[in-house]
Amino acid sequence: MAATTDQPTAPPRDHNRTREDFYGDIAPLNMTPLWEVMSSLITPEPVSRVKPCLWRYDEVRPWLLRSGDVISAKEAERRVLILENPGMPGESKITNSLYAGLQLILPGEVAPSHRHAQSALRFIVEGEGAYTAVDGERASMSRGDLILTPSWTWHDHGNETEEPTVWLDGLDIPIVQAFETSFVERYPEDSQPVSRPSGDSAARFGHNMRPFGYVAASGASPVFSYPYADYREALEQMRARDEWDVCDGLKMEFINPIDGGPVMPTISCFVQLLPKGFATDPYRSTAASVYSVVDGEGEAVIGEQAYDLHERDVIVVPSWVPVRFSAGDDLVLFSFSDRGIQQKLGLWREQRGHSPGSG
Ligand code: GTQ
Repeated sequence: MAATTDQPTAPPRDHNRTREDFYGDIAPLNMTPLWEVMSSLITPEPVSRVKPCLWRYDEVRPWLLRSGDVISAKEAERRVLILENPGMPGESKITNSLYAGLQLILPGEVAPSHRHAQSALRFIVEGEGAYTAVDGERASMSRGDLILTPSWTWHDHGNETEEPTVWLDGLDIPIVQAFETSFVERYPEDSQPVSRPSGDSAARFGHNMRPFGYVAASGASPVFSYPYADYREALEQMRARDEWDVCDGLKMEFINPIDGGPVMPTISCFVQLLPKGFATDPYRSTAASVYSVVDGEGEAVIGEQAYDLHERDVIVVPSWVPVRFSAGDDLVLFSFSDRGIQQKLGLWREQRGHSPGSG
């Protein structure tokens, strides 16, 4: 074996040299001491840069419509105002793992077809009758509908109505960024051809059945449209039994019917109904959550800060910060988070009710 005489060696010990000198000595070797950073890496509780934040729809909407004067959907590819967390300016994140934005599509416009590694949800806040096409099938968009465009599915959006359509986009952009796994492809035409009738995926997968011999091609739900009318009816039917959870009211998860799991591997979606006058106990979990007010009004208290909630507002709750809601009117809240992937990784935790010692 060759001698190691040509390898650089540490200089002889010099007791006058400080720790700082030592750190300088090892820096060129791309090494740094753990003990200087350990307590900020491994914290006793989640430490988040995410700040609670409310986007009031009546404040945001005029600027969103103004974006329609600034650029077309075609030129922009997607005409979206990003809802950027004030704790992380310039990072296009609403939480540390998720992206959100409000997308506008005007009468006659098409947001051209593409597919990407990022998974997306659309939660419709305004308009009726525009569409999102997903892998050859069009889903109609009305207020309160949830539409999925899972990873690597072709999707384009079109508005053949007379009114603007607006929806909340939720994507796992920061997760894909962290893994450095982004790919995108543009379809040769603006609109992909319609190859399946509307309702085709719901017929196959939306009736507690599946095509015989079906083998899932991905971890995402093959049902890509969850209409408001359907889930609101379910909530209204359930409320008759008065089964209010002290933290959640009446809360349901949108699921992938193939495995009962979250609708997409990286994004979990929920809806909850709080009856008029109901106030929840405080609740916190490690899954920072984005809420959209579907119906009604009320209040959210996040940490110490109270926010009035009105229809179509968006609010973000950071990881491990307690939130409680009260309903001034029957309150319906849609929300999404990375809960499912945290659970898969064994990281998810929650705390229901007041924390010990907090009174
Ligand atoms: O509609 O495909 O908000 O690709 C960001 C990226 C929406 C979309 C966004 C996108 C889309």
